[in-house]
Amino acid sequence: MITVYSDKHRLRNSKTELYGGQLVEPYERPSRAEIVLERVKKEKLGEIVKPRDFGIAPVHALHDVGFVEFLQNAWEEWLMTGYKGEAIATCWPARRMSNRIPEFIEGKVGYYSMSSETSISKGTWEAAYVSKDVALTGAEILLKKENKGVFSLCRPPGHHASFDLFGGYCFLNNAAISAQWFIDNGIDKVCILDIDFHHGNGTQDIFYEREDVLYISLHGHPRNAFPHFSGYEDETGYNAGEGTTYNWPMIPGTQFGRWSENLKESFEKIKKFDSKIIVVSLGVDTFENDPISFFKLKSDNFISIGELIAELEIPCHFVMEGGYDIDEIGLNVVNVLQGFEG
Ligand code: OKP
Ligand code: ZN
Repeated sequence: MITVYSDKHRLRNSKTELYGGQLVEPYERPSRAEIVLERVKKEKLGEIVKPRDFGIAPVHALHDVGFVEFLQNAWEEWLMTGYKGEAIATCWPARRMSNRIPEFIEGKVGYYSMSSETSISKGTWEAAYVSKDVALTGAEILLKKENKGVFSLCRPPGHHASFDLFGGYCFLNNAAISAQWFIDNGIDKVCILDIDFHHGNGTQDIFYEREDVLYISLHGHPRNAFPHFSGYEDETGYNAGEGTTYNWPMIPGTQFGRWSENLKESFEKIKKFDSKIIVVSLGVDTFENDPISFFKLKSDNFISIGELIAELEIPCHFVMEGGYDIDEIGLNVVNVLQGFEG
């Protein structure tokens, strides 16, 4: 399987994450991608190719122009305030407040974010820009070379990023951007299968009213898990998109038995939808040792996940999302891909 990778992901190297009331070293750190790449090489998964620049149009296809401009300029504007730390949101347009866009950067950071753990730092925009090119290059390879699977080693991840929101370590929604690219290049329907531990609120939101994109997610129940306000079972789509969103929230301690039952149930929806391509939002934070999640999947289970997805016999674009147990992230990710390849 071809892997798309760029070392420009290292430009996303924030020093601070607000976690449990402390500023800690971010869980979403450069070594994550390095270790996955090492494993891809060690296991000889296949060729490693660099992304090409697809420009800004595929971003504007799904994200708000003002939001994109904000991401581009946020770090410079934050520096100009004289603040000493990284840009962290502290105030939001909450219930019954005004939705006007503020001028001051501190207000804009709140306006354009869904959560405050994700600091904006120098190089964040540049890394997010290349991450979407990694996803788009992977999409292009899958379509043009008629491969059965391609792996886009995206970093930073994307599935929490919405039309005009960043947060949850995400800035641009790589999986969503690649799904839209497939549609703009002759694939009439696309399914996004999100197996990251966290609900992909951004992906769900972007396609919530669309009938051409099926969004399926298995994740920690929002009663207990980030992003806390999205991912309930009764979120099923709206208007034309009614019935093209399916959520399987699961309780703390969930093991592979229950998880895989739900995966197989989701396959019924995927088969019925009958799309020619699946975009897999591939997070391995469902792993038992993940430091910020609460499922109990074991490393071998990730091989089974790949094998099960392969049974669908639909070409898959694997897009890297989360996974924070640095020691085993390479093993777990490559297990899925090798399981898929058989
Ligand atoms: C990004 B991705 C846990 C706090 C969680 C944010 C997690 C973002 C996950 N107590 N904070 O979906 O892997
Ligand atoms: Zn996650």
